[in-house]
Amino acid sequence: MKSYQPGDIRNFAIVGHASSGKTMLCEAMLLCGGVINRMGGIANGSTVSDYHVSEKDHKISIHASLLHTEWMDKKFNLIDTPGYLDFISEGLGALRVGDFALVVVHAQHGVGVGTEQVWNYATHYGLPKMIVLNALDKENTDFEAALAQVRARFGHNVFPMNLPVNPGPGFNQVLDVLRNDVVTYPGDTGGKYEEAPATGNWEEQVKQRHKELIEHIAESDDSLLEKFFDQGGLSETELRAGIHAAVQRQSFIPLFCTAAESNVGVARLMDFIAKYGSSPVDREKVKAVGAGGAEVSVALSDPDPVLYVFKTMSEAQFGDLSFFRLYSGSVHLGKDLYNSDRKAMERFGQIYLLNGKNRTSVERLNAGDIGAVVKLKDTHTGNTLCSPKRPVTMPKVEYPKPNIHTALKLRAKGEEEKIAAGLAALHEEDPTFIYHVDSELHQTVISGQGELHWQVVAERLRRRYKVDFELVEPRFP
Ligand SMILES: Nc1nc2c(ncn2[C@@H]2O[C@H](COP(=O)(O)OP(=O)(O)OP(=O)(O)O)[C@@H](O)[C@H]2O)c(=O)[nH]1
Ligand SMILES: [Mg+2]
Repeated sequence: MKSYQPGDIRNFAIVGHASSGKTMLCEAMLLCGGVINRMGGIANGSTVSDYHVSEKDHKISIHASLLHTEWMDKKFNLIDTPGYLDFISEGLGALRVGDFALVVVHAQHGVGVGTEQVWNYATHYGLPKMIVLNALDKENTDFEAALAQVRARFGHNVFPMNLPVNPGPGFNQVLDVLRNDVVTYPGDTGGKYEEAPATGNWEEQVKQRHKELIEHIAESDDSLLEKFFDQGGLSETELRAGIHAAVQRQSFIPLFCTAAESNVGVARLMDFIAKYGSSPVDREKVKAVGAGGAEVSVALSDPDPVLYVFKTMSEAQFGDLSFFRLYSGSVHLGKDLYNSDRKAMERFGQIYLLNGKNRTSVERLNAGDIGAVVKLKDTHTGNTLCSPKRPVTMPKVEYPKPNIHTALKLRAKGEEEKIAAGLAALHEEDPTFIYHVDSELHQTVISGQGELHWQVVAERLRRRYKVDFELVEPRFP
């Protein structure tokens, strides 16, 4: 893969309520980009993103996955996140390093608690948002009702960039509001599409929506509004130039209709992201804390490297992986960096671009990019690595407090130490659960985000550390 400049990178977190189709949307994007040549599925556990045993077993996402593809000469770094709130920390880490949030809403189920949560977190991080209304191939989907609900929750600046022509089973056509035409996907999951001018009733509808789009974009900027009134409208060039800025300001939140599983609507969504989506350049400077505790800013163009580790994970096949986003400078093999949280030096070994478990080794990464590095000695989720000449610390993610408890009951004596070591290692990867050993009552209590969360922690503990135990109600003194 060629080396990309910050303006040509699109880092985004794919977030949303559980089972809205985020992982399938990623799969469709990877297919469009030519990373895979056949779409995997959730039922048979064959997607690129949900590759962990626990994800295949539960048929849900549990870990954030790093994926990438090229599209229209841009590099897309996608972070697929779990929708279950038990695993919210994964989404938080992804939003922390993304340049925008792609919020997926299931057309039949509408906005859920999980959608609202990730929306609020994205707002907290100041991220622009785009919405995907997915699964429009489901029976009895009502586009207008779904749009009305999304607008009621997230505001009237949500604007549909396309409209479903034939929602329900067999859905494969959308009306493209930007181009005034009908886009037809052949329905073979290949993702390619054909365009034809809208005719009849559809022509009227699309023209009306295109007019509204122009008004919407004009209203988002005073100089555009002036032009709008002077000229009685905006030219196509003015309209297109205004879209990017309006998305950044969030005065305009584009919504796209898709059926991820049949790869309908995805290619045009990718076109939009490539042309108008946020890039690292849109957040040219970010805040950090300098050596003396003073606030400093880290700029994309600073020569000294600064990177934030948003996730660490131990993978059987290649050891400890640290996922990071580079905010300035570049990193290359053999580079020595300073971990300002642990106050220790680290040497960069192999650097990888990931597509789930598939990795490609690269020699260097430039500012704005996202990648993973293996086998750092003492680097954990939330740490900043930087030049020892200019130590800075980036703001960390604040995770929700774990407040649901369970106790471990060992089936055999003498495994306490193995369990403690395992829990310590898993906690480093997932700071949203904690544990403590209660020596008085001879029990180890795990506190997490919910039942599914402990279950997954327990499964990983059993699998990785070969220990045998059951989860029971904790006893209280
Ligand atoms: N009919 C239909 N089914 C879909 C579509 N997208 C996803 N699905 C199905 O919906 C279920 C959930 O899809 P996922 O892609 O796992 O959803 P998710 O949002 O990643 O789920 P979590 O990560 O677990 O929150 C799976 O059974 C998919 O096959 C779609 O566009 N149409
Ligand atoms: Mg998923």
